Amino acid sequence: MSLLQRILSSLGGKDPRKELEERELELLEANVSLTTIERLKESLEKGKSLKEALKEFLKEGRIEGSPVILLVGTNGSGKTTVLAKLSSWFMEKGTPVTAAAADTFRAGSIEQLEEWARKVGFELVKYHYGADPAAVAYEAVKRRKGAVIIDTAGRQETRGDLMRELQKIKKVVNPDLTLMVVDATQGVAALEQAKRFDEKVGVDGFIVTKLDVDEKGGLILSLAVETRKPIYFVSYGQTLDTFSPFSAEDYLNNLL
Ligand SMILES: Nc1nc2c(ncn2[C@@H]2O[C@H](COP(=O)(O)OP(=O)(O)O)[C@@H](O)[C@H]2O)c(=O)[nH]1
Ligand SMILES: [Mg+2]
Repeated sequence: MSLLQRILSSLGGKDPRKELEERELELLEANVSLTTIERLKESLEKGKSLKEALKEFLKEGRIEGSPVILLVGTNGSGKTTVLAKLSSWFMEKGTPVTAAAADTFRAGSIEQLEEWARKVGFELVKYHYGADPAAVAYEAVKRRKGAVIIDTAGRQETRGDLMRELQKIKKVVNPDLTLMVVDATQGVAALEQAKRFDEKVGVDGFIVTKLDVDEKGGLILSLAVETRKPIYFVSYGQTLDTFSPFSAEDYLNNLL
């Protein structure tokens, strides 16, 4: 049970607005940001139930057809693992996937994708370490047979040069979707990172990972409220099957 679940399940329900206010510190601890708490209180003031108030913020991102998807995010957030899981998801629906090993920076990243490509069966376009990531991504789009998923090196949102590199990839391949992979255990730091990535590169939505090891539970809600962007998928483990399209209903049923 996450901290947020514990807090919400112990609310008496008589005056939820007041209760939220009284338990603000605990909510912050559960990765529910201050802005998020304020917005929830406003909704409750308008007479909405807590479930309705939560639900109006949670948007489900849905993928149609065979898009070109650019995965971005900080180091270790789970981008490469998500690429494998998302490929498997597409392929189960009969859509072939061409992946681009555009993380040409981190040692071992290309081998990690080669291993996933063998397991999952997607086509992998790779160059060599130090190659221009935009060139790898471009090649994958050129050779595509279905969907394209582009892995990128992790980067801090404060590194201007690395953010410009993402802008370049985006300009060269013009992806249908830029999805940021966010580690739920990073808490409020992830929220700030998400805002910066969106400002600098433009993000269409999120894939939230490591929910299996997240003890707090509130990051999805805070991301949804503060960015107003949809959550596309959730990841909750290291195997291919621990990955699903985000369901607001499931998230809420789990919480309340
Ligand atoms: N527990 C857990 N671990 C994950 C999840 N997603 C990724 N990981 C692990 O997090 C680490 C970093 O993942 P990776 O995909 O290499 O991150 P990247 O640097 O963003 O490409 C690896 O050890 C993954 O197995 C998840 O949903 N749950
Ligand atoms: Mg990676």
